[in-house]
Amino acid sequence: MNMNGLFDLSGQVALITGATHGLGMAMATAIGKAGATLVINGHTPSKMEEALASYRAAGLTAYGYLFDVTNAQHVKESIAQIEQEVGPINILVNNAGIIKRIPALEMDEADFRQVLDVDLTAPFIVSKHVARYMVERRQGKIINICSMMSELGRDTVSAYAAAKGGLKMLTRNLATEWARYNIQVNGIGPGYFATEQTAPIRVDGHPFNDFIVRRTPAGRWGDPEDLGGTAVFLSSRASDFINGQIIYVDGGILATIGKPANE
Ligand code: GCO
Ligand code: CA
Repeated sequence: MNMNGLFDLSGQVALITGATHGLGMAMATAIGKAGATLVINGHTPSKMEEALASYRAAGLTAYGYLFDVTNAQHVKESIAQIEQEVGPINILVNNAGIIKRIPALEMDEADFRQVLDVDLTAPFIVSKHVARYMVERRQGKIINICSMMSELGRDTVSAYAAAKGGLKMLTRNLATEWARYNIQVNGIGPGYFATEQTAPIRVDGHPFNDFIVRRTPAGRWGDPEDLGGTAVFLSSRASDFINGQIIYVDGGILATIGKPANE
């Protein structure tokens, strides 16, 4: 697939946070297959080793950097190191995230703050430190991984929804501030995907599993590979005049109110 190089990422360096597993890994793989050199961020050494082995087994060029995305000093140093050791970062995917499923009445503020820290403040920190370099070069792609919860509420995920709703607006705001430097900041909003993160609510016979399948016009959970095309598109020059958009890859969830239980 070349299309005159419109989607070609050869020679580009892409940093993907939280890409040792799950959706981050699927998006990084697609970006790598489009030609980019991958810089994988994670925080668990053993997981990183496994992930790098599997990226390399897939024929991709991948480097691993362990750092805590919520720690500004650590982020700043790691970005400087990546720029020096791997090369100029052209693409940043803010994917690292956590969720806590606790009813709001029972959630204490420390849990709430931790989710905001990882899912909202960290994308700000990492974007800011990467963008400093992108601004100088007048080129960059930043992709924030949003959620259905950027638009919709659901029992037990108040902190996650607050953070992901905030991430949508952070995307629009950074797009506003940085478009003048030829940096495109956009978002991807995955629907319900079959990953480790959703494993507890995806078990067969769990009412949530049936609910999601019924609630999704496409009639299934997303496969992490379903995100690849959008990740490559927003990383490539095919999207050079797209600023501050969230593309929902959700099998139609946000398009519909759903249908009665007996239909
Ligand atoms: C949940 C899910 C969601 C998804 C996803 C939806 O508990 O409702 O885990 O939060 O992971 O973010 O887009
Ligand atoms: Ca994680």
